[in-house]
Amino acid sequence: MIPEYREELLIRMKTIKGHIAGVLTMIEDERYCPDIMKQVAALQSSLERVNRILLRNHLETCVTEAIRGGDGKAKINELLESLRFNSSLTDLRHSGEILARESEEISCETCREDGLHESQVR
Ligand SMILES: [Cu+2]
Repeated sequence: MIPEYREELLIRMKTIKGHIAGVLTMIEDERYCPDIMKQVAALQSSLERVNRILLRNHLETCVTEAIRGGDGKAKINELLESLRFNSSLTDLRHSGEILARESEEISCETCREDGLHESQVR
């Protein structure tokens, strides 16, 4: 794994872990359903970003190596097979630039969270 991506994945997953704990508390406290739903949507968006980083890493390492070694087709088939279960990775209509580098993505000015915000939905 490319060290830069590993670091980013670890930071994002730790943030998500904290975010999940927050949603758990919201449910325990029986908070207003739409408020909880917003947080769940933000979490889904955060997890999709994690998967896009994994995809980028896989393309830049394993897939590139396989193609150079003449075994690209099998690796591509394997990847497409895993994408069957993940429509979020191939549906990039709301993700801005295709596979945009995470550093280029905009986070919310108000809460500094980079989850789903109505203002960012195009
Ligand atoms: Cu890989």
